[in-house]
Amino acid sequence: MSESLIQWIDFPILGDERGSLIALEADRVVPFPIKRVYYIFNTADGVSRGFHAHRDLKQLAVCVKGSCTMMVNNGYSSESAVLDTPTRGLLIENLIWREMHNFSADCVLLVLASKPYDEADYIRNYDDFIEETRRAARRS
Ligand code: T46
Repeated sequence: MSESLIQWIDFPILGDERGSLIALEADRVVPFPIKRVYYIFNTADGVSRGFHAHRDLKQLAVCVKGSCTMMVNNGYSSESAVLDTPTRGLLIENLIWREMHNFSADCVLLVLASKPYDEADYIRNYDDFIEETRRAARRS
């Protein structure tokens, strides 16, 4: 479990004298087929979000404006990363508990997901999450 939990993907910047452009293509820059896109914005002051894990979902989170902090936890350790640039994304794999904190007022957090929305895929209870990580470790 020594690998970093923070997995950044740096995006190629297609820029010219007019400014910058980033293209996020499935299976190229984004390492999964994109089935859903959502974004979080207008987050009220002091609000934190997340507090869950997914059983079978890969996501790439990109702060296209402003900033926020993402805490990721694999059931054994946790790490935090500040998302504050549209030029790279944080890859979040299966069975990772995530919490989002410190949203700036102007934060727009774009998330690309590998599957359609499915509430049954969420683990919203932390003890259940820990139990599922231990079960997964026994299987592997
Ligand atoms: C995640 C973090 C980074 C939908 O109906 N469709 C959707 O695609 C999503 C993402 C949410 N919803 C509904 C479910 C809830 O009634 O929107 C409401 C808010 O969702 P939630 O409380 O899960 O939002 P966050 O910010 O805590 O978590 C979200 C994603 O749900 C989650 O997958 O990894 O952002």
